Amino acid sequence: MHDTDVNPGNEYPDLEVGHNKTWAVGVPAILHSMEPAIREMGPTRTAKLMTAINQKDGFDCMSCAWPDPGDRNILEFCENGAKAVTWEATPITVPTSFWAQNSLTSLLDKSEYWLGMQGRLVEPVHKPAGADHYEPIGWDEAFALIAERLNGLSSPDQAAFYTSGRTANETAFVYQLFARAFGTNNLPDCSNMCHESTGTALSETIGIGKSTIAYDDFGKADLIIVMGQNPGTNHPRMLTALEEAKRNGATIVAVNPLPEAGLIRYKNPQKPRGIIGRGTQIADHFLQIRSGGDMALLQAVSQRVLEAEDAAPGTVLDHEFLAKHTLGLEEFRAHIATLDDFTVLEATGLTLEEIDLLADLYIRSDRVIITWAMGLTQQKNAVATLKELMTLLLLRGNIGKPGAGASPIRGHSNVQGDRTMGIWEQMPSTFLDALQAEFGFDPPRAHGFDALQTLAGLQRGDIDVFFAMGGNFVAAISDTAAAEAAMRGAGLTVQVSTKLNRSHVVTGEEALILPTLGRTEVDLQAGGPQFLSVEDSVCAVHATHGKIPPVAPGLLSEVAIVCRLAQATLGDRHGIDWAGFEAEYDVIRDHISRVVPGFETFNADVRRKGGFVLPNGPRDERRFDTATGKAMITVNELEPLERPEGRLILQTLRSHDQFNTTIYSLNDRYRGIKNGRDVIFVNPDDLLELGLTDGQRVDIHSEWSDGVDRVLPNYRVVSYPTARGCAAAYYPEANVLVPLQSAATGSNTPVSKAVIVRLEPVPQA
Ligand SMILES: Nc1nc2c(c(=O)[nH]1)N[C@H]1C(S)=C(S)[C@@H](COP(=O)(O)OP(=O)(O)OC[C@H]3O[C@@H](n4cnc5c(=O)[nH]c(N)nc54)[C@H](O)[C@@H]3O)O[C@H]1N2
Ligand SMILES: Nc1nc2c(c(=O)[nH]1)N[C@H]1C(S)=C(S)[C@@H](COP(=O)(O)OP(=O)(O)OC[C@H]3O[C@@H](n4cnc5c(=O)[nH]c(N)nc54)[C@H](O)[C@@H]3O)O[C@H]1N2
Ligand SMILES: [Mo]
Repeated sequence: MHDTDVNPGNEYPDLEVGHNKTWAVGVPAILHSMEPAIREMGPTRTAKLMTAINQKDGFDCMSCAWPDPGDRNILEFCENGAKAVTWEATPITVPTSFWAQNSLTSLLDKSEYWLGMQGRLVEPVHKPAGADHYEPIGWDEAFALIAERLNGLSSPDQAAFYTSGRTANETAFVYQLFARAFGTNNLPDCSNMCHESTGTALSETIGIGKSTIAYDDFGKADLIIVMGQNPGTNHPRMLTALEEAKRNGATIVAVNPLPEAGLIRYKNPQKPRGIIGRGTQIADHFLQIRSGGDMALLQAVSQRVLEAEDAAPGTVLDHEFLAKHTLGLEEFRAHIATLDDFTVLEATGLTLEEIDLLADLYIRSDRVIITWAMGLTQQKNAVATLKELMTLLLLRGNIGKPGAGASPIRGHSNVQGDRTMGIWEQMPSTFLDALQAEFGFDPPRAHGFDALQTLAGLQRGDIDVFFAMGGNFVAAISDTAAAEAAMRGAGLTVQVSTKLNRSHVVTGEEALILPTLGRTEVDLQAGGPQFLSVEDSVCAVHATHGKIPPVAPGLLSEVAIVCRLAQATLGDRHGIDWAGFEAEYDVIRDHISRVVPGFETFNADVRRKGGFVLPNGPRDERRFDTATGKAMITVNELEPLERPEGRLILQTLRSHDQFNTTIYSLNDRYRGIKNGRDVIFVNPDDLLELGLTDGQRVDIHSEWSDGVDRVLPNYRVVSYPTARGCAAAYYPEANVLVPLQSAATGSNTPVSKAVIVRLEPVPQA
């Protein structure tokens, strides 16, 4: 890694653009994965870490929420997991002198990449009001300071408690308990920007906002449709499951504006054949859809399913399932009959043959899984799209049977568990009642703020204290300039973090950074070494044990930080035994077992090898806990995304070498990009039409009805085989372009995948 120190949006002097790759993983990947670790940590520490990732007595990889198979390889991790582990387990630490040497003003010019490279945070630091530097502060003093601010608020709702999805179950539980005991439901989390649309759509249609499949179902499916997801980069171990499914005869269809490497061809590094051979062709069919066109595609396929049923009554729909378990079929049938091919072709950019092919495959397959990620959830019509996805599955009873179901693939390794533990601004009354019964206080009942609402609250001056359990809120949320201005209006901002990022530099009047143990590290408390637990994308809960000694003495665990802050803030109020929680996490798990359904014998279950799987109504017994007790087939109005003349639809996505706002390197190997991130991928025919050429520099302007000119200056145009009319640039830099007001209907998730942009050539010097 070289030491380029660049601003987001500025030119990378060494940028190289090559060809995009059509295969993923294989030998280069496994070599790439070991190299940074060995260089930074030495071979012994590396071996200890790499053989503990995702093992039954090891720690859970923090790179994604992909589940672990029952039969694990010795090396059950991927290249990007190795990068995440190395990034956290680096022995490099931020020295005390750093804080005096670097003013906040000077740090504003540093990139995320540079900030992350400074190493692990090892001492609490405080920025007093008016100061331009952080300075070291003692833990007790830090907690007293936050407590005083919190207790001085005129209402608990003037505080917001953000969570990023790496937070483990036990931490999340005590954290939400503290927020609610303090008196607020303001619990925004990264899920609000991620799979919130999934939670909203699935809760309304099937009564649970989670996947309805088990890990083994992949191997039993006839057809797997992968929509709006780039597994080769973001869930690489999923390729192993897809490969196995193919071996068992499954057909795989990828629906994406980009021909992502992992979806095209895959070389499995764990198999000799993968190392020497050409690898497996993963996707049998690739439907290169236009951004935002999925709803039209799903409706069109459902329409064809109903037409096939009309042509051969009794042979296509799963009548028994529909009659017994669903409501709304007739209304849907009437509505979908009006859908016309012209609208569908316009919205999807696909051909009739492609749509018919998918419909035909769907009708001929008895067991169908649809997986999806951000390409579907971060859209204006995301909730409606996902309801249509559920309808398509329901029509042929593809739910609650082997090899079939809905499979949202989560992002952060415990984002799903955090929600299960109560991190949500609108937890249902059943949960709040259970909390009340267990702890004897009356939790607030009014809904709190989600991520975008928190930002609006900051803008209005209604939120004065912003506390973050991990993450990088100002960089992750949309509309960077507006977000940063809003954050500066807070009275106090607190970040519990492992490494430096933009959110430490853009602060409220007064600010604190509280460093914490990472997941790889041994967590020793009064009651002995502690472990934590996480829930993966298929609702399996298992333990995660830190393996290496903490990077520095004096670091507190996240649980300890919450418990000490709670004691400092609440004292004896409500009589909760915070000190007991910190000493022995089993005590926390005992409380969880009485509050959260499915965890009744938590302490025993979590100690079983491989953990346990949470109950799931649709998956286990075709039980749908919706308002009607049935799975809901819904009617959704199609409103295709309009692309004004001369404009492109920009999606903001991840490179191969980043984890969300954390940048591991400036390369994006599969897309042929080296040493830079200031690139915009555009279809060659669009370039021709716009009078632009590959290699040219452009300013990217986003267009929104508020008339604000949001610009990402001086980007290099890369001619790339994306769908016509659709462009792509990297997140988080491109968040500058996403208007704050642009949010998904029903879930309030920022529309990060469809920004209307105009490219203006930069005059040549
Ligand atoms: N290495 C690594 N792993 C990660 C992460 C990471 O940053 N790095 N992040 C984690 C997190 S929090 C998450 S949420 C996941 C994210 O995992 P992904 O959702 O795979 O991440 P993105 O890079 O946002 O990719 C979105 C994909 O959707 C496609 N897409 C965009 N618009 C559309 C559309 O309109 N229709 C369709 N069908 N497709 C579309 C894009 O071309 C791209 O392939 O990964 C998790 N795992
Ligand atoms: N434009 C655009 N915006 C997006 C997206 C997009 O696709 N496009 N994706 C959205 C999605 S899917 C998500 S999930 C969000 C992500 O939003 P966040 O979860 O807020 O962001 P991350 O980059 O994952 O957070 C990284 C920081 O977490 C801290 N950290 C790492 N490990 C630990 C730990 O163990 N404990 C603690 N306390 N801190 C730790 C480090 O300081 C690190 O800098 O961004 C969203 N924003
Ligand atoms: Mo995410």
